[in-house]
Amino acid sequence: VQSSPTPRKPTKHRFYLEFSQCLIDFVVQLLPTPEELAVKEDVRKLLERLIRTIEPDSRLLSFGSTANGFSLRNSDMDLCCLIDSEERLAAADLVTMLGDLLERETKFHVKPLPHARIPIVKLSLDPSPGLPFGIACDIGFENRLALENTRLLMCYAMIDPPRVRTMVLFLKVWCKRRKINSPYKGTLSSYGYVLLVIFFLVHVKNPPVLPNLQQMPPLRPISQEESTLNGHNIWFFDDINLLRQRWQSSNTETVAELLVDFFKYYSRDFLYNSGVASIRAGLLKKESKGWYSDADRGTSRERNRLCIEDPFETDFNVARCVTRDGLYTIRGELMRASRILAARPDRAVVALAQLCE
Ligand code: 3AT
Ligand code: MG
Repeated sequence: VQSSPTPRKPTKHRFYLEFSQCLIDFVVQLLPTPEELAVKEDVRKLLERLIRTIEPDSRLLSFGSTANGFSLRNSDMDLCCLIDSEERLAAADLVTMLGDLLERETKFHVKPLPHARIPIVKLSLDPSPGLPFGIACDIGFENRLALENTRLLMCYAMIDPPRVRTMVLFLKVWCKRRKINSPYKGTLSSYGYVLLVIFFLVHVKNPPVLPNLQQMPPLRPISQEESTLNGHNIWFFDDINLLRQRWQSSNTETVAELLVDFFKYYSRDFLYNSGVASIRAGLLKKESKGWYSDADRGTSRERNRLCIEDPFETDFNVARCVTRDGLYTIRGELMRASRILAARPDRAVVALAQLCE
């Protein structure tokens, strides 16, 4: 009797090469089309024109994924309105007035939230033939720190796009498909996942894949005034062309190897109970920030199950929405992904499909 050959596990090397190519092919087809980007830019301009009828000295700028190189097809649009005059309306009043105006003048569904912690206007557009998924957009006001953290992430993306962008985009798809990307339901925002990837590439990988842009020596003396925004130090090395000439990572791992290690690190090694992931300063201790999660610390404990320091607003835990159950689910998913990849199925596409099931 002839037994059928059992499929052999591919060698690590072959698996990583194939899986890297699969990852790259997979994310490329999920990038926004030029048409989608053009429509979004038109929408931004239209909204800016309308806002200027209320605040003539205002500008409407993109931040978040539309502006940092990590956007996928149908990502939402994050817009920030900056007003360049001394006398301006209060954000809540602006939100109400803009809400009324957009309701009158456009086809958007409009939801003004003037009394939210950060007042915003939420807009959406129904799907149409040119825009099969419609548009979702939030307009906030004077959120200059968000513009800066967008620029920081964009710089990190530009240092090594084949590895950094592929990894981040894949993880964004993965966390959406696995339903662990809802801060409102106790899991983590996209922004939080992107920070976890950068932290991993700067501080966990040895040799590092990325330099620490916030700790590099500046090219010229920087005054305190230049580097401070709302009391936060927002300086980072942003001359990426120069950096590319002067800094070269000696880490040669493929994107597949990095991803496998990412899942391994966050499912097994990251110190969830005591650690804070800080891309500015490396792994910190919760105690050193006063971010306790012990049962006896009262109300703050649900906020600090998972701790990710914002790169500029360093007293702010980006993962404060993650609940105990949310973290349990996230860690379960990281372990699942790690298991799938450790099994190295014969065909890399199978692994990828399984991961994002
Ligand atoms: P999507 O493509 O929309 O999924 P994104 O990169 O646009 O991902 P988010 O929509 O989560 O990311 O966030 C957009 C920006 O809003 C990123 C950051 O500038 C700001 N932001 C989001 N969440 C937080 C947070 N928890 N703390 C501080 N800033 C945040
Ligand atoms: Mg967004």
